[in-house]
This record gives sequence, structure tokens and C-alpha cells, in this order.
Amino acid sequence: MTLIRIPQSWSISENQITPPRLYYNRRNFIKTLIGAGIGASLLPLTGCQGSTSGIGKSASAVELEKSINLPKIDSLTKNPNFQQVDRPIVAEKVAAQYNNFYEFGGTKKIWLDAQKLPIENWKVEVAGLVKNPRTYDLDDLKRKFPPEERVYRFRCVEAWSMVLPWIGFPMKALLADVEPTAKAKFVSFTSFYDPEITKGPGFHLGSLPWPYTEGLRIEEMANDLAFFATGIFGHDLPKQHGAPLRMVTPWKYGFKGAKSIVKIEFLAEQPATYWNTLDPNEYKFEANVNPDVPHPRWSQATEKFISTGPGLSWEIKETLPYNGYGEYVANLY
Ligand SMILES: Nc1nc2c(c(=O)[nH]1)N[C@H]1C(S)=C(S)[C@@H](COP(=O)(O)O)O[C@H]1N2
Ligand SMILES: [Mo]
Repeated sequence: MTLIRIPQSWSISENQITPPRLYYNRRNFIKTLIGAGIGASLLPLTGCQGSTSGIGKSASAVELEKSINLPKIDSLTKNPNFQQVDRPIVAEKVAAQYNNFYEFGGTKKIWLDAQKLPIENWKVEVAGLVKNPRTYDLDDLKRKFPPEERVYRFRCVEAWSMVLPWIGFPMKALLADVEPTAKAKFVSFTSFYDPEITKGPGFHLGSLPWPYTEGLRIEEMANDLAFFATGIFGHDLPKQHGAPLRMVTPWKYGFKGAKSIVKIEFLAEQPATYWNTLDPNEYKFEANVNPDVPHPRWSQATEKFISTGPGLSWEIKETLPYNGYGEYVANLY
């Protein structure tokens, strides 16, 4: 087993701390952009590769504290079925700086840029093939669906992983409230998008399939594991994790977990999704964690498990089928 310990996260270079999506995918993004005939817009994209991280600088340290210093969630139940994971929970401040949120950019400074997300008076519209279409505000959601904590493994398609203590409610509770009709076979989730606010370098280009969308089959949404997070680490969800409401599907690769959801739509047909539209060979709609199916450009057999500790450190671990959740979901496939 390889164990890499890096005591001070701010002493390492951007290449080491950028989850591999960006540099693994650089060629691919460039290809996509050129394919779309907007090669001249490459500068902002490649320009972000070398920018320095905000981690550890003192002004940023204050901002980081602010971003996670959020109201505690009272009357929280710890779901006893989802407390035990054979790996330690990541340090909160590591998780709060190690994000993907491409609307806000492609570097590891996203956590800071994401503070621009406006979450006041948030509304989530539920539409499509349901008996009770409706628009919830956050108070509705919190009142209707009492918060519980679930400790889940999290595995990004670029082969890093963590354990996170989410707070929220099971997706099946929402299903019971809105009652999909018999025609509903799929569901699509749309993230907040406003090109005036979500100005990620190179990523606000009109040719990319914004807004970020994801999708599930209805049976997947009804599975016990499928979860909506409104909090993490005992408090409300920080913006960089997708406040105020994001999806958590721990048996699937992390990109399935759309952040900052504004719309949920029930459909008869499989919806288009962000990464699958960008590159269907590399990002499948189903996207179940599977160590035996390599990504076209790297193996999925192992992962960099980001362990506890104040700095960034990781161990190489074997990746498990369905990310270890086969007993819950294998019957769906
Ligand atoms: N709207 C939106 N949702 C998103 C993403 C994104 O770029 N935009 N990135 C995805 C990817 S690739 C991952 S790994 C996770 C990261 O979640 P975290 O930053 O809370 O760890 O969010 C997912 N959800
Ligand atoms: Mo990811």
C-alpha cells in the first residue's frame, strides 16, 4: 500500500492538488472546444491550469472558515444503517477545498469562487410526469423531510475518494410527496446556472451544455441509498458542496451528484446529461462505480483515498464494485 503524507497542503503545487479531472481532461476539453469551432476561446481555459490555489493563504483561510461556519442542524437523527464505513471521515476543511463545481471554474480555487452562488429564497421546481407538481422552498423541504445524517463513501470518476457525513433526506421521500405517474421512467436534475454569476474560466462558453444536468432511472431514485443533501458535517451545506440542495448517489461516480438543484423533472425518456453530452464514451449515463471497467484513459481498479488529517494526504485503496454498496443496488442492474 502506498501512503503519501503531505503535512501542509499549501506547500504543494497545483498539479498535485487538482483532482485529475482537469489535467486528465484537458486534451478532451480542448478537442471539444475546437470541435465546436471556438478554438480562439481556448486561452481562458488553458489559462486556468497554472493559477495558484487559494489554500492556506491567510485571507483565504478566513474565507474558508466563513464558508463552513454555517447554522448547525438541530434535531438531527443519525441514520444507524449508514454510520459505519470501514474508512475514516475526511477532515472538513480538506473536503471544503477539494471540490468540482465547473460553473465556477476549473482550479482548486473553486471553493472560493463558489461563494458567489446566491442561495437566498431558493426554490426547487418539481415538474413533468407527477400527480403533484409543485415548487418547494427550503423551509418546505426541511419541514416535510426531517434531516438525517448518513456517512457515505464518495468516489470521483477521476479515481479519488473520501468519506463524507451528509445530512438530508432520502429521495424516495420526495417521490412519495410528488407521486410520479406510471409514465415516468426517468428523472432529470438541473443545477443553478446564471452566466453572469457562474463565470468559470472557459466554462461559461455557450457551446458547453450548461446548465449542469444529471439524471436517474425512477427505480434508482427510489433506492434506499439515493439521497438529497442539505447539510454536511452537522451544519447547512456550504456553497462549494452545492448548497442548498444537491444529489448524493454513493454507488455512482461523483459527477452524478448534481449540485445546487433548481429543477427536478419526471420524464418518459432518458434525459441528456452534462458530462454524457460532452463525451458519451467517457461518462456513461449509468456511471456505476466499477473497478473492472476502466475509464478509456485510466484504470478504475484503485483510488486515491483522501484520509483524515489537517493537510491533504491519501492512500491507494482498491475500488469496490458499486463503491461498496452492492447489497443495496446490485438488484437494479
Ligand atoms: N452543478 C455541478 N454539480 C457537480 C459538479 C459540477 O461541476 N457542477 N461536479 C461533479 C463532480 S465531477 C464531483 S466529483 C462532485 C464533487 O462534489 P464535492 O465538491 O462536494 O466533493 O460534484 C459533482 N456535481
Ligand atoms: Mo468527479
